[in-house]
Amino acid sequence: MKLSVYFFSVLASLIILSCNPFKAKTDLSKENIIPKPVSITPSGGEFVITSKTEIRSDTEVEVMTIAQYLTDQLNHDTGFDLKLITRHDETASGYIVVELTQADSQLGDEGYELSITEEHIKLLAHKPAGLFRGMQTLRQLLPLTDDSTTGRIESFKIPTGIIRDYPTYAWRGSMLDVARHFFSVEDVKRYIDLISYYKMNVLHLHLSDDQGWRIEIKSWPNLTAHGGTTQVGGGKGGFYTQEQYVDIVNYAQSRYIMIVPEIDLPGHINSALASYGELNGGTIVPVEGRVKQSSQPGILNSKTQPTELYTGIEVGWSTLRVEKEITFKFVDDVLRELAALTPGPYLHIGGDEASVTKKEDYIIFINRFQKIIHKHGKRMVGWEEISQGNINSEVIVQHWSAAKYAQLAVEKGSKLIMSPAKKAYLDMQYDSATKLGLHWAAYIELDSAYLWDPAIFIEGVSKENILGVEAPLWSETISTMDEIEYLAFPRLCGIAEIGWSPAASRSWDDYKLRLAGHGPRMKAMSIDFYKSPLIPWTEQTLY
Ligand code: TNX
Repeated sequence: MKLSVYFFSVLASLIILSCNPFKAKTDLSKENIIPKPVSITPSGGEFVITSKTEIRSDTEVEVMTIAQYLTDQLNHDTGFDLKLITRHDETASGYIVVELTQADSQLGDEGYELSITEEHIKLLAHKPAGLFRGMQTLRQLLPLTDDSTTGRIESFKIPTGIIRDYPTYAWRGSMLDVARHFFSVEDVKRYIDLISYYKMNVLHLHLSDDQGWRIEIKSWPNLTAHGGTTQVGGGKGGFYTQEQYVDIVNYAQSRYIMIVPEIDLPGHINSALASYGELNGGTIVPVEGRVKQSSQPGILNSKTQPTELYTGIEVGWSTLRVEKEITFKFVDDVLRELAALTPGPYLHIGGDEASVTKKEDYIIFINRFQKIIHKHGKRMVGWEEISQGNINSEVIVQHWSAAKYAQLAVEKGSKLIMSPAKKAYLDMQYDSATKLGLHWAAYIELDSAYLWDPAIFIEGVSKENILGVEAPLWSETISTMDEIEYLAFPRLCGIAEIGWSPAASRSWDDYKLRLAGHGPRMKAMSIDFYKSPLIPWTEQTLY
């Protein structure tokens, strides 16, 4: 063969290999898994999923439920009609087995091992949550093409090897503000599905704010009957009945996600003051326009009339009154009902931006909230300002802005959730051209959202002081699921990786390529994500 022909044919085959979506995938370590697993040991072969592949699990209900979810997802993604079986047919050509193992306690509560050979895939974990997390990895290994769901593709190849994986932080969450704009049960469920795909395990729901009260409280029915009837911009608002709320909690549980409910106290409380005049006393009327931490106190209204419902986006102008004993009856009733609906150990009391609450009153509030929550058998979580109270080491403090409050919390023995607004706030705009969102903390492009390490973010705060990370999505400027997705994705994927993957193994250069490779998957899931110019998206993703 002439040298030039030889070069041409090598070049041609390289081009074909790199363009062909059906190329043999034989290196497990090259897969675009988000968050990046702790360890991947490739072995160079392929496991082939066909319409004959069996999915096996033992008969334990929780394991079967996860295996069934995997089966449903694979069927959706391949167009096959794979079956879950609990009786093992040794003649099957290939199988996927989902199993708990007693032997490997190193995997902890959420770790898993995925071992892929040419004959089978074994998903093992010590706890069901670990199986669920590992199942998400397996879903991400399934090659997707534009027609993969049609059932016309006969086989899907998965590279062989072993993945051993477990999380760095115990708390990996997102917050959804359903108060500024109300989101339906269906929207919340989709959000749960999406965050669980990236192995998050907490959904914090911001259930009340000046603009709306979103959770039915049977002992104070006007909170929702009146306080839930509007939202930012004056729409009709809405609320969850207790039944609907329990439905969300159960749905989250089926995705191994804990719901952490927040009632924002003692500020951000106008929707309650508008519903019950007896709670009101000296509320500050908001000034028009957005002034963060309102510098103008406005007009003092000392009458005990209900306030007007509020549909603007000013913050820090409303407060409960410490002098009114009814205030604490109200708080006790609300937290008692909420505790009864909450299987998880935490209740979030907000505590942020209480700019018109006197400092000495604020501290009295936090101390009393702590006692009330303890009485109802829960642990208190609050935004960073609560570290000014006499909080005990059981209390969890959520950092969002001021290093000094995080440091104070650590001095008091509390653990931190890291949600620095400059990095983790999903409502911040990507850049000055972004139409949705705000930018008071920063513009946050994907690199900025990814390039930080919670364990070295604040002086004097180290990994042992940190329970985990959470990406809040405030909803002043968004009111639809598409808008949620546009601000959350793909920044949320990066925050999920910060929470899950070891800091030493993370790199932006590697992440941006994995994210590019992951793009078609987000597209296939109909996620309306931001196509950042920093990511080398493929044509398949863009068009
Ligand atoms: C600050 S951060 C708030 C929220 C706003 C958000 C908008 C925090 C604890 N409070 O009330 O919605 O900024 O970005």
